Parts: sequence; structure tokens; C-alpha cells
Amino acid sequence: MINMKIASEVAEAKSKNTPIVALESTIITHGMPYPQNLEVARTVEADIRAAGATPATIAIMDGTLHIGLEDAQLEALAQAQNVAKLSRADLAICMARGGTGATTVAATMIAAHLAGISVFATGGIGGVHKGAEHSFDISADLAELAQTPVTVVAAGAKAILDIPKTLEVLETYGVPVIAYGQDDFPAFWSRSSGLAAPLRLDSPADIAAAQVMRAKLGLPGGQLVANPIPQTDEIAAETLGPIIAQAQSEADAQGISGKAVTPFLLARIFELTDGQSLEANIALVRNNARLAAAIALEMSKSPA
Ligand code: PSU
Ligand code: MN
Repeated sequence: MINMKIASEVAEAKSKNTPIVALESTIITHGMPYPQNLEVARTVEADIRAAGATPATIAIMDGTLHIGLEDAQLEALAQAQNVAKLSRADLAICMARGGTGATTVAATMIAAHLAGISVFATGGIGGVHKGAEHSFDISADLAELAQTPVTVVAAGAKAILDIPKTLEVLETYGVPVIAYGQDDFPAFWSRSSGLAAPLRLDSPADIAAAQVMRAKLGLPGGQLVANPIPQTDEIAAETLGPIIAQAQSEADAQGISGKAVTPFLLARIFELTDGQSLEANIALVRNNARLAAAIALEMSKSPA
């Protein structure tokens, strides 16, 4: 038996087989500054409810795996300092020691699957970092997508990553990378990365049917749905390019490595864009939450 607490709202949705959307907590603790992080966490949950699904924000608190957080827990997490950032490698140790930690995409997928939730919305996934040919910095999110059957809705991969290499690794791992409603693979703050996505689907029903078919075929793993940021909220790639390059060279100069890289880059880009990157980030997470709810709704009609 694992120490898992399913929030009452989520438990009710499960028993009625109504749609549920999992949400990660690293975006709250390491991806955005307080108090905007708390506001976003609440708003995204509200978006999912408005779309007819139940949100389940996932985190480890005092050794318990929480599937769905009460508002007071969300508030505590948003303000907490030095929270662990948990991925596949450190989830078990944190729980075994009674610790507290925020879940990345990889750890959230593991937890969602344990709780019987098959759709998850986030901002962007981790991927292959620029310079990975030297640093070997490849997010555990990619290997997770290859083995855990959860559909992850993200706005593509952040432009802080090496997008061509990220797509190559996903292809090697056999992860379906599906652009939603367009041909191009989106680049988080921008609608296009300039690269075509390997696959394209135009409806939540098709995305749900694809995941169900994967399970029927006995194929492990999930799918990455790459949902472009709404047009009105995007930041042009040309504007961001030099800023990302500056943040990256600062990270290199300061010897930032491992888990610290992504949070460092996000925080620097936030400062260097005077908060504009955060506005875009909020808009795209909300957009992803709405699409994830629509996919979850379709999945609840045809359980695998
Ligand atoms: N995307 C965001 N904000 C974030 C992250 C992704 O817009 O905070 C987090 C996710 O939790 C993702 C993690 O799983 O960064 C990737 O970290 P790393 O690159 O260290 O694997
Ligand atoms: Mn990494």
C-alpha cells in the first residue's frame, strides 16, 4: 500500500467515471514566481472545472502522494521555499522519508497513472538541452513519455531547449508527437518552432482514440500533444532568441547544471522580458488545460 490521498472531488469523479485532468506542481514551485504561481494554479483548476472536468493537482506532502490539493495546500506549496523537484529517480526516496516535493512532468505522469488518470496538462515538457552533446542533459520527461500511458498536453518544447534533438529523442523512444490543429511543432512562447511536427490531429476525439488504440495494441507509453499558444499571447521567436541566448550563457558561466537548469532559465527569461514571458506562459497553460479537459471528456466516453 502506498501513502496516496485522493481528494474527495477527484474520488467522486473517479467513481462516476467523469473526466479528470492531472496537473503538475513543479510549475508552481520552480516554474513561476509567487504570488502569480498561486493565482495560475487556481485559475487553471477553474478552467478545467468550467470545461466540465475535475482538476487533480499532484504533489508529495509529508510523504503522502496527493492526487488533488485543497486550496490551503496549494497556497502552502506556492509559498514554500526549497521544495524538492521530483522526477522518476527521486519520487520514492522522498515518499519513503516522509518528505515534501513538487512533481515534474515525469513524476506527475507516474502519479496520475497510479491514480487511474490518463490526461495531464502542463506548460512545456522537459527535453534535450542545448549543448546536450557535451552535458548529456536530457530530461527524464522524455523517457517517461515512452513508458507511462498518460496523454500530456503541452505547448511544445520551450525554446530554451534544442527542439530538433528533442524531437529526435522522442522519435527514437516511439512517442507520438501530435501537433494540435496545425502542421508545425509549437515552441512554447511561439506558435511555431519552424519544424513540422511528426503527427497532426485536429480533434480531442481523435487524440483520445489514439491513446485508447495504443493501449489495445499493448504499446506502453503516452502521447505528447503539442498545443500552440493562442495567437494573441505569443511572443515572436525573434524577440526571444537573444534573451534565451543570454540566459543560457549566464547559466553556462555560472556552472548551473542538473535540475537547476530549467528553473534558472525560466526565472532569467522572466526578468529579461519584464514579466512578458510569464504572461505568455499563463495563457498557454490555460489553453492546454482546456484542451486536456476536452480530451479527458472524450476518453471518459470510451475507457481503455
Ligand atoms: N515547463 C514549464 N515550467 C516548468 C516546467 C516545464 O513551463 O516549470 C518543469 C516541468 O515540471 C518539467 C520540468 O517536467 O520543468 C523539466 O525539468 P528538467 O528539464 O530538469 O527535466
Ligand atoms: Mn535536465
